[in-house]
Amino acid sequence: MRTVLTYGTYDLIHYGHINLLKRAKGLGDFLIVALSSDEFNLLKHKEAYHKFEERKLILESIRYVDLVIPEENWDQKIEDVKKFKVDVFVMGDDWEGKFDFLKDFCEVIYLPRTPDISTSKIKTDLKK
Ligand code: C2G
Repeated sequence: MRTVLTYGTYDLIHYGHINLLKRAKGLGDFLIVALSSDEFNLLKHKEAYHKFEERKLILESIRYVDLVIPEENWDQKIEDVKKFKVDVFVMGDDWEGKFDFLKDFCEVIYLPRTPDISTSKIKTDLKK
């Protein structure tokens, strides 16, 4: 079984997120999403509209997602890769190169972001 792992806030889920999750699942058999906690979002200078439990409920309902775990800090990735015997670590290419240290433990793949959509764009557009 090939296990895939990815991280994110996944607030106000949109088709860019779904495209990422769909492609990530296509790289293996079991997709784990490490979902940023509300506290970690503060460290990322992000304020999610939905709280962690709500974002987790939504993610768990997506057919491509097999397990949701909490992301609580920047430093848990190696431990997560080992703990869940991850074969492939995947992120959108806005993170290109940032997690190459994981190449010692698993495959690292950066997938092209979906253009013209983001949670912040949604928030901005709704204010118009
Ligand atoms: N994404 C994408 N296309 C978009 C928007 C997002 O492919 N139009 C991808 C991002 O590249 C990321 C995932 O969807 O891989 C989740 O995006 P965010 O929730 O914005 O995640 P982020 O805040 O970048 O968290 O430790 C890593 C961080 O937790 C990543």
